Amino acid sequence: MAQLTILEYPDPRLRTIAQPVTVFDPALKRLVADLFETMYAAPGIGLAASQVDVHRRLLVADVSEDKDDPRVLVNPRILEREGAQVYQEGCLSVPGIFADVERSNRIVVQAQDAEGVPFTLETDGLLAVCIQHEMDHLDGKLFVDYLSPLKRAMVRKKLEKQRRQAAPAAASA
Ligand code: GNR
Ligand code: NI
Repeated sequence: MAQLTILEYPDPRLRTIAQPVTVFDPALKRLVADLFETMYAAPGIGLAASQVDVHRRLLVADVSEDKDDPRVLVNPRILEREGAQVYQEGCLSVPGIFADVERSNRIVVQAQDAEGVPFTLETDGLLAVCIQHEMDHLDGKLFVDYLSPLKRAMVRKKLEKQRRQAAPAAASA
């Protein structure tokens, strides 16, 4: 197992459209294990392969309190959506930034597990938010894209400042 490096906004690689998973081999299982390790270590409630520069359509999530409800969705597709909810979102690729985003309240998702076996998941609340957030990553989309251009400019500025303060030596070298 290994912890993978998470790409950070505005890295252009986060804009890549992920391709379907077609091969369900041991390498895919290893990737799933590494995604979980990276997500739990961060810590986060979800992680899309896109965020670790693997542009394949899979995501992991665990929104449980006790971190004992791991979910893997390969090639996810939303079949139905209903209602709306607003949640204050964050993203491991946009560290330290939080903003309200409106998404569907209840979704029905079709996906495959790590073995390629199809399943359908009906969910709402935080898991529905998380799955929609992760599926956006697979399409090169970030939650800050839903903010106004002014707010997004503020986000970019705040991230630049955070980075300057995190690595002053590197910045002046
Ligand atoms: O850890 C995460 N928390 C979170 C909170 C509210 C809405 C979405 C998320 S997902 C995020 C992890 C992440 O960046 N996944 O792509
Ligand atoms: Ni994210």
